[in-house]
Amino acid sequence: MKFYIMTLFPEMVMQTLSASITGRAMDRGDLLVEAVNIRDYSKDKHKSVDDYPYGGGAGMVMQAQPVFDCFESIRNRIEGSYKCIYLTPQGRLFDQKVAEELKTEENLILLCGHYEGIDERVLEEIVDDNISIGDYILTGGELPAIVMVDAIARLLPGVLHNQESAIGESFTDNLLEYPQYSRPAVWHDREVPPILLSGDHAKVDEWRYQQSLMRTRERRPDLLQ
Ligand code: 9D3
Repeated sequence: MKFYIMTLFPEMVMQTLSASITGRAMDRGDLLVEAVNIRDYSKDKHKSVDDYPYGGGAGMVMQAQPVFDCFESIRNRIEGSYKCIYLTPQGRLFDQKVAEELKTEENLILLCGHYEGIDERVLEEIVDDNISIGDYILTGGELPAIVMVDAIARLLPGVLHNQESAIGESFTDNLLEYPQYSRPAVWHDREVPPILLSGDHAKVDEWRYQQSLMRTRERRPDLLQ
């Protein structure tokens, strides 16, 4: 899968994704990410990409022309199929199900807005789906795009190492994870739960499942319906 990120802040996107697991996957070629600067498609001598909103109101609106030309330059380079997604507070909510759905795409073009938004006419021409990452206000679509790439990338073949990918996501679906402990066995007078040191794997599994249930009831009762 290849991600194209249309943005006014390409360095922010590339620098963030170049760290950690996604960065290593990019180095190996298991994850392809290209951030494309919308400003490079401005035809203005001052390289401006925004203007005042028709009808008045606060702030500025990103103009249709640079966004469309940026999209066209990407589309012309794509061989197979693609989906263009606009990151917007007015989108459907991103969750694990949506990540699973999108991991099957050959190419994803993620459009990041800034200012008060983007001229609706170009959105009507190029956008296939609208996505929000949650009901809180950010300053732009870059962090949401990074979140989406990270969540989808770890579902792709080769991105995670076997150990990381095999675990979780089984019958404990829809439960929060149980607490983890490592050495030393006593820290600040706190002991590791003795069952975990017993070597009885059936008992350990049962204890972890009970911890997951308790934790979910306490912190995320909505997950239990
Ligand atoms: C006039 C009202 N606006 C500011 C309070 C609307 C507005 C415009 C642009 C609000 C946020 C943004 C920038 N946010 C995104 O582009 C965005 C976003 C988000 O803010 N929260 C969750 N998901 C997303 S996806 C894109």
